[in-house]
Amino acid sequence: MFIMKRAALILLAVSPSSRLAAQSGSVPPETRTYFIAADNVSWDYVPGGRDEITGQPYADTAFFAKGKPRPVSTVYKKVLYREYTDSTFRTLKPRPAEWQHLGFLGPLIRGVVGDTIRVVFRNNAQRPYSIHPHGVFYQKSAEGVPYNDGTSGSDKADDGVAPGATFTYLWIVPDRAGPGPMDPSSVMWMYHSHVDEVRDINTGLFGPMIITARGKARPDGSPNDVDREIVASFMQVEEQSSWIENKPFGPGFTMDSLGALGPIANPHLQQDIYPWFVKFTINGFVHGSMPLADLTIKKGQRVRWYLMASTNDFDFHAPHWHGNTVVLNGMRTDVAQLAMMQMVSADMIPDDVGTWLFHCHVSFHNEEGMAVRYRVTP
Ligand SMILES: [Cu+2]
Repeated sequence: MFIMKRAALILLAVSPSSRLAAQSGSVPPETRTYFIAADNVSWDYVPGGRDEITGQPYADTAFFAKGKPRPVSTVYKKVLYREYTDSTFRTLKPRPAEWQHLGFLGPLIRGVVGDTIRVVFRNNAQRPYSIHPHGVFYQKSAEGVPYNDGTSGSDKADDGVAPGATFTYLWIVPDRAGPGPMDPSSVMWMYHSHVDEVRDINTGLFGPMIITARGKARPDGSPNDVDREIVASFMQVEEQSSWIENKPFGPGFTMDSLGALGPIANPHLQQDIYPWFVKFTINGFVHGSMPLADLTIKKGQRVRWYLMASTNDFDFHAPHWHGNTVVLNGMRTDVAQLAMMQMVSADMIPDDVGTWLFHCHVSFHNEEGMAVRYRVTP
């Protein structure tokens, strides 16, 4: 007995972090390392080929039904953040089933207040990209943005990582990166490439980071008072602003080709032109194309939804859950509001079993496909 007690004392003496953990009742602070590359990836906005909101084979919007050209493909070339198992960047880290719904978003980065986050970033693409995080603490050497900030030398290496190069970002997670007084036990921040913020994001470099309060985390960093977490990014992806020129209407067709089509009869001109190049997506899915299995939750589960929007003009959204309600900022609702790059958390305890719509309530976003389904099982 004496020996066991002594062993415990020695352990406490040599491990200040575990002593801190014992005092706070939380997991000890740690450095969480992620290996993330910017990869060339072909992304299909309609992977199943079906409009699962109407339950019909996928067809583009009314404009194309009037004898105009139709897209030849729903597959676009993108550059996406993808997670690898180690610094060789040879093996992709499999995405767990509960995170398949992230779609074209980057991998989930987790941290607990008190941690350090270390991201080893490899640029496998054709032009400089970076990782700029929101919320966490970074010095000028790990901000991931080039601008006239009075720095030089090694403080510039993070600004844009050259094709083929690797850079390690170090971010610490102080209290002010964790939940505030009105927040639940965890909050989401976004991260994205910021060499050219608009073009980089429309190219596809955008992802989620979840920070959990100290004392409220499981060893893996997840909040210990929820059963399931879901990230939904409402984005009007402007493919014409991507660094990669896609040709959704076949070779030779560009924005300028629109003029050659002659007058457009529909008075809702914007709505007609938008879907040529702009994708109204949730996590890269349109018209219900996110597999229902990826958004299946159970009645009575404690579900935390993290919502965010993108960077383009008028990237305003109104996510609406059918069938169930949430608590957001301490208030009850079933419609959230997102302005550009806004991030919110909402807690749901589903009580209504069924397959339900989850869509943007900006009406033309909804018409253009900003909708998925989620399922509540008994
Ligand atoms: Cu919207």
